[in-house]
Amino acid sequence: MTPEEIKDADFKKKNINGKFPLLELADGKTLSESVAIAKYIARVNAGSKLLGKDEFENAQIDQWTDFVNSTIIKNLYGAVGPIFGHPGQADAWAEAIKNIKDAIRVLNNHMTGRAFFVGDTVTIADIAVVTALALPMQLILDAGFRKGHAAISTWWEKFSREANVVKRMGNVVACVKTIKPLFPKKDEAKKDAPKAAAAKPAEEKKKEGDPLDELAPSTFVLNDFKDFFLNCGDKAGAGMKHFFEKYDNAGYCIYFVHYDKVEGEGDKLFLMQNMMNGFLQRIDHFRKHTFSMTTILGDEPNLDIEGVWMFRGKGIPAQMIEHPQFEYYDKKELDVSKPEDRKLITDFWCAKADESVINGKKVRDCKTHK
Ligand SMILES: N[C@@H](CCC(=O)N[C@@H](CS)C(=O)NCC(=O)O)C(=O)O
Repeated sequence: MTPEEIKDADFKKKNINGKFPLLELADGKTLSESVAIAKYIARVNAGSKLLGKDEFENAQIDQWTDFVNSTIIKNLYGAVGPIFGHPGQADAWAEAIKNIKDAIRVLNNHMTGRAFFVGDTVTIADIAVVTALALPMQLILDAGFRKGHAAISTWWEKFSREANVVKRMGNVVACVKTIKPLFPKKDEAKKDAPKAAAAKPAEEKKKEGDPLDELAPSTFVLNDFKDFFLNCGDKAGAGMKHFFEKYDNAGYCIYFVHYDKVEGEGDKLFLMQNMMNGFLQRIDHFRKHTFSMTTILGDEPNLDIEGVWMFRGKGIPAQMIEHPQFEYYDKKELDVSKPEDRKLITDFWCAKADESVINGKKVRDCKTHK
């Protein structure tokens, strides 16, 4: 329908909740609510098995359509809206995603050892679930999550490929990684709502600064180290010696990170370079309290992204936690008192593309974040 037709007064009278789908019969009667429409169509089609083989199966279908509506569909807008650029808040988005994932755990438990949601053939329950999961599968439920929820994921992959489903829903491809929305930074949000910001007490405003700026001074001055190290001709020798002598373990921390790739990733160097560069670009604003070397290692088709990051303070800072891709990295805190960790830090920070070998893997590309 066109926007004009939707606004038409006669149509508005028929469309009691103003939403779609709306079924209009030949005699002019109308019906809204997708599940009610689906059931009606099944009921008037003699011999349809879509409503189950008895009253109990029919009630089980209701159980699943109600469940999906009150969990997944209820949270769908909150979960996918911000991905499409609709206004939203990070906390509310995370809550919507959590609610959807909680519901999927229930579906997964139910589908373990089953081919259909109810009984031994396709019913409206399967149709309701496959369509409810179309957007979450494309945008949210990444390969890692699906791997951990194999029963529902396998069922969805198979059923969504059925010719009759593809005919109506299209060829829906599940995502490899969750598409994360970009929420405005606190400062930008303030710009958009100057009155609200002005009303905040001064003390609260102060809290919004970077807590790393407020830390007790350290004997290890990051900028001095960067100046010395980056200009040092003998990084692995004099450069690292200087670092280990000056490093202040109480004021900083160091992590080894390894990108947890999924099937199909790591096969082409240029794709891994795009991924590494994209990852670093998104943290470009955060240099003041960090230093790192990120590398691409190994051989096609089994390349890896690994690196060693140093941060001011103890623990991974909020700036990294908020990075939309950082959760896909395994992290291990390094201890400069251990020779093997000192070697790892040295290997990464002194890495040279097409020259260095780290843990038996050749370094193909590397980028310093300084
Ligand atoms: N519970 C209803 C939900 C209907 C609904 O929210 N439809 C959306 C499209 S998926 C709509 O028409 N939105 C337009 C609007 O709200 O103006 C159903 O299952 O049919």
